[in-house]
Amino acid sequence: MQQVRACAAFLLLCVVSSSAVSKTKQENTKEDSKDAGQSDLSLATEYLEQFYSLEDESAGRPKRSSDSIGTKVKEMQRFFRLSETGSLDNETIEVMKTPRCGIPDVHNYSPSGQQARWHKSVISYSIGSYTHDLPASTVDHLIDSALKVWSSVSPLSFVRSYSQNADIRVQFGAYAHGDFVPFDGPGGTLAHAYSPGEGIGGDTHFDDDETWSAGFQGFNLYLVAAHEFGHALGLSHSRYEGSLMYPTYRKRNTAGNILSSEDVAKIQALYGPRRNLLYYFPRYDRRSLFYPWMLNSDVPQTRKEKCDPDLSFDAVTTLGQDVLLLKDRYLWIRHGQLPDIKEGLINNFMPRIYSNIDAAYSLPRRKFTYLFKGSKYWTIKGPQVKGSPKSIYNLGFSHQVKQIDAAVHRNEAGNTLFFIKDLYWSYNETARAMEEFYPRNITDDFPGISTKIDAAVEKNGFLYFFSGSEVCKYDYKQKKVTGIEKANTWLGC
Ligand code: TQI
Ligand code: CA
Ligand code: ZN
Repeated sequence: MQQVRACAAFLLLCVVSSSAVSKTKQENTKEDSKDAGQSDLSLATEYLEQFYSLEDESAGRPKRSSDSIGTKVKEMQRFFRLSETGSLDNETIEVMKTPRCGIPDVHNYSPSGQQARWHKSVISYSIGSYTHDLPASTVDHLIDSALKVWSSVSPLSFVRSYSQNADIRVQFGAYAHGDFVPFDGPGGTLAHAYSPGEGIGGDTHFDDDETWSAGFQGFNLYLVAAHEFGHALGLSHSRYEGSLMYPTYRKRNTAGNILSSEDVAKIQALYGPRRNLLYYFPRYDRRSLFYPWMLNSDVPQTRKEKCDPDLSFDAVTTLGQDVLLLKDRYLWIRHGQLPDIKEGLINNFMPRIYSNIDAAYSLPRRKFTYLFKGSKYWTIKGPQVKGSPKSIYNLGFSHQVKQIDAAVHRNEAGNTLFFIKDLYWSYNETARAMEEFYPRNITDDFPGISTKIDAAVEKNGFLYFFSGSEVCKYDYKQKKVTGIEKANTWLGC
């Protein structure tokens, strides 16, 4: 009875961590061999370490004072609405002995790093059984999408496995389904997930007595799975209503971003931000050796040689010390003057963006990069794509403009030039408005520059116009071309 109350009242339902299951057994044997006082203290210490981030002495900190235990005991007593005596009285020990959820009650930002997390970035998952509510391919897709929610904001990636020992084993089951925590029929518990760890750690089970859907009927599998995977990655519940990890189910729009900034901050506190995978990529031709799961993906096995003298670019932009060059589905990043150039598929760095970008520019002060394709543009900060694409007509372009050939931000002047066929427009980034009297003729204002501009970029005070395999270096003040080079020299060729 006590047991049920402890879990149900505060946590809706009990998620048992792998360590909590094995611990109950351990505790019993301890109880038999040692005197009660000693065993209560070690039980309490272990309990507070696990659930209240009581720091472990072994971490080389000053010896823990009885005072800090007292504080943690009080914190725990407050949570369970016991009288806040700060001492290990019978009532408190009773609650501690009650088998319970492996997720800490208060918060998990423990500086001693005792919160469970995966100590690797590639995590395998398997789907061991399905629900009859949805076609198997839909379940596959929803599970994959729910994992992508987390991999798009962290350095984690998820690889489907068909073996028995995947890290995250997804299953549907009803009532007793092979662990110590049976489901409860329709309603009540929807699903549970084990915190990261060996064996059952990470495993995620869905109650097949619920009605699962890909829409608004019953429970949306994508939403519930994304929430559960949060737990399987080590996240606890959130106190913010807008968070995916908030412990109540809300029918919400699943089309866009379902994470709150707090969800993102929490996963990044555990695993760090999404890295620029590029920097970690071996050369593309050896990729399949290192990343065998990429064999089935749509990585082209051959790519135009980067030192091809005919190489041209779709878009080029500088961001800080980096130069980003885009062509078809490829992205190259050159860091400063370093000869080492990183390369990869655009999509590896920028989720949801695949190929044939028309133009790009960056605002160094805000560290934003904008990518244009047709009449849409994306905002990118670091390796993250912000929100959904926006319409270029919001920037003030007339509806005759269907796509942009090139864009360049002029750092000192603070305006951005957009080149479209033989005209160019000037956008004031401070006023966030198109400047008056534009568009103007490119040939009038940029003598010597052809009107077939592929890409434009500003570097060291010069403008560079890419056109086919050639690049014109242009001095804006003198209004003249001061040099011509091959486009591939930008890749160090
Ligand atoms: N299942 C609970 C959940 O995952 C299991 C649980 C209860 C839990 N208390 C916990 C897990 C404390 C970790 C820590 O939250 S549930 C929702 C939501 C459930 C609930 O079946 O109640 C979702 C599963 F958030 F909508 F309420 C998924 Cl999305
Ligand atoms: Ca249920
Ligand atoms: Zn939850």
